[in-house]
Amino acid sequence: MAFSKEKIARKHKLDFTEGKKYNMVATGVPKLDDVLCGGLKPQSTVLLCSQPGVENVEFALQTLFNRLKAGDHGVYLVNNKLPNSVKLLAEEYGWDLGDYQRQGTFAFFDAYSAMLSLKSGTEYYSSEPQNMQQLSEVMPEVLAKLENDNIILIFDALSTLIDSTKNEDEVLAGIKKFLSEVRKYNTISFFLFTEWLYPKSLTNKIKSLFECVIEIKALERSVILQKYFSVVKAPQAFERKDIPFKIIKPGGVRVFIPKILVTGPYHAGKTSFVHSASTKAVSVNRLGTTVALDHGHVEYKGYEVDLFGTPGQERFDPILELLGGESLGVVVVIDSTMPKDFGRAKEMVKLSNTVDLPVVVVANKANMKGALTVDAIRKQMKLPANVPVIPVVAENMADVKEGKPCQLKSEDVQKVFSALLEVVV
Ligand SMILES: Nc1nc2c(ncn2[C@@H]2O[C@H](COP(=O)(O)OP(=O)(O)O)[C@@H](O)[C@H]2O)c(=O)[nH]1
Ligand SMILES: [Mg+2]
Repeated sequence: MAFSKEKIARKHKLDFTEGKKYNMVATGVPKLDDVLCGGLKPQSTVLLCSQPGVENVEFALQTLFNRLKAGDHGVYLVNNKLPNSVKLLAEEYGWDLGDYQRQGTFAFFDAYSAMLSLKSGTEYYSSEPQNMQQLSEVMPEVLAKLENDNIILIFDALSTLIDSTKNEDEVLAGIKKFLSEVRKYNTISFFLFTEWLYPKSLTNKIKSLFECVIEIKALERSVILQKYFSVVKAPQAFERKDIPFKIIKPGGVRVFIPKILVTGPYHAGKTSFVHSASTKAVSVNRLGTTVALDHGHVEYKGYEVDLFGTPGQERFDPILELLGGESLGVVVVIDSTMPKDFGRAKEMVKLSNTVDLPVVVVANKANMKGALTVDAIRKQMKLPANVPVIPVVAENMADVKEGKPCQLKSEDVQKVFSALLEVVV
């Protein structure tokens, strides 16, 4: 989304030409490349730092697979399970590493078998996997064979290495040496790091060794409610923001927006919008057929969004606040031909207690006789310039039936999503 980048750049006074200057390497993880001004800097080192119980390997695997697809090379060092279990995990996400292994552009580095005194089944392995000095000597031989403009190196896991060594200084010196050696080979290194109960001073020292630090966290009460990732350090200009995500199989990392409220006056087209936008949607009919609570799940360009519709009739106003709770953004659907209902639309946003949330206005029925233009709607509703108003029309007028939700034009619905994701994430 080029438009999005420019907007973020203006907002944060970032220089997005930096991306071109450094020839950034795109990770393909949704939104991550945007906040990083295009991607990772060549030859940089990345610490994927996660809170216990929150996954980090998928971020590295997804990048690895995307880079292999783009012609880069890769090596995956693993010290806490057999390489084959990593391969099977990747397969569950739809990332088949086998072809790249056969082509010789990807290899596993087994730093596990030796710890169990087993013979390694892979070509590359270490006899002393806890010894970073030794790894720093062996790994360059692998990288030399894989020689490429970009090699993605995954070190899984730094936490295991720390846990199996007694001396902190030795660990730090070891990481430093390893990074300086592998840097000579056009590598982008990902170190997976789960922040177990290490002394804060150690964690900070580790973070200082890496040019880029991505934190992966969860918001939890008694159960994990929402996970976030954020770049907290990078060599280039970057945007510091929490990006909600979830991990799905197959697919991998997806930006996940658990609740968008869809509200608006009765008969404006809310149900039509939720159903037209969603890959999966249900309408729960209550009290006969007059009221429907619409629920839809949307998959859009690496994003996953759950939509919750409200009824429009005034008799349901008392529950609007309840329905609006925990929303991250609002879609207000209005009927462009019904300016008398615009006030009602604004009232519903107020009643659902979502006034301060990012909002997009869907100007439905935009091609019908008497429909107001976007500018007229903006003026009548007194909407600030930063609130997007997107005209939307029915896909096929012949299918529009009174009292029945209809299919909306998919290009229009996609425009709504682009605008929504701009303002919400
Ligand atoms: N002509 C036209 N009719 C529409 C459009 N969107 C919705 N409708 C019709 O408007 C009526 C109300 O739509 P619905 O989605 O049920 O509205 P809700 O009450 O807000 O959920 C239905 O008869 C739809 O077929 C549109 O873009 N054009
Ligand atoms: Mg409805």
